[in-house]
Amino acid sequence: MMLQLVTAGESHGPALVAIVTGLPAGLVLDKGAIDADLRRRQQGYGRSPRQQIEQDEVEVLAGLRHGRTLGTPLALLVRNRDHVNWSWGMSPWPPEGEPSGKGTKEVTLPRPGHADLAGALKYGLSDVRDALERASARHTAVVVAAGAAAKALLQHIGVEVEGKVVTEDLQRRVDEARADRDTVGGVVEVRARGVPPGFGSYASKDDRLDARLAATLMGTQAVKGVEIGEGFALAGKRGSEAHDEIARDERGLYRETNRAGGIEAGVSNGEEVVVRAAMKPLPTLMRPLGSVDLQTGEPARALVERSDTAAVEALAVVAEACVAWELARAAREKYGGDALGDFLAAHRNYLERIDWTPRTR
Ligand code: EPS
Repeated sequence: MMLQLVTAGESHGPALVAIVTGLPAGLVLDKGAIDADLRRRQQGYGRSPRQQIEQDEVEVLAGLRHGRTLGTPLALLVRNRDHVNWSWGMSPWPPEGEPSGKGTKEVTLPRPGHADLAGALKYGLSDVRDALERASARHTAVVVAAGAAAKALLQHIGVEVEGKVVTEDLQRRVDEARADRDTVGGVVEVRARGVPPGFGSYASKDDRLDARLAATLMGTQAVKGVEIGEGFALAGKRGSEAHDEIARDERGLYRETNRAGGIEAGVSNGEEVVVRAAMKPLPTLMRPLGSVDLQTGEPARALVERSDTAAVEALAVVAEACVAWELARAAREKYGGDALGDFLAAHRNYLERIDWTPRTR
């Protein structure tokens, strides 16, 4: 039973939607917990005034009855409150009446670093808005909602996932950048405790847990680098300093160190899973970079729109959701089960066979 996620939605369209398939029947979802993660994603230093307009809240359209999953596709929806200001400009159907509100003028000044130019060329668009709306990081709201469902499943097998910012002095960098009408990026880290050995597989590239974590994080807006464990630093070390020696005590096998970030050969090894993602500075600048007007072909300055100065703290929450999602997916592949109880029984049997209990460092 594969866990799958399909999303849709534009930044200023009516709503974002997610369809989640593959959750077992009988999993209790808590609206309060999902909404709490949605709120965490909206907070953080350096966000734009857009976050005062949005107050994200999940709605469930299918797959849940009285708070329990039915084992059928789960349909989640997060509305864009800002859509009222874009109801003509982002109308899914040909708009009626005179143009009004935002998004009524064609965007022809692509921003370096955003999807604008690549999207316009790829899809043959004259209005760059047709590219930037879906490419927007607004999309991550619904990823966080799906991640919250994944975390609810992982809780049952004792896996806890937590994301945080590791960039030091973020507030000062944001303040300085904002004063200069510029933007900044940063680094986030996600740690997952309690992941048993054996999630993911070396059988094929696509099965590797580290490959999946890298792909999901790299697939998140503005992420330009991912590392697992000591990642890039390992390249400068000798083998004798780079690997995690295997030891045994009365509680079983363990490692003294965790340079591998809990994954060897694409398979979890029972240590904490540690992943980092590097976020580039956001591309919408109040002092715009050079561009070309796609309508006239003349040099011009790129589009200036309301923007965040930084969204690193939001990325920490999104990355947490992405890692939780991939771990839940790996768990579903390993344990199967149509009902939550079947899934949990398979987990218990497996832990008994490998004689493994999680330990905190
Ligand atoms: C984004 C641009 C901004 C951000 C947005 C991502 O949107 P707007 O142009 O409406 O101010 O606020 O992020 C969100 C709306 C969100 O909820 O995270 C972009 O271009 O990626």
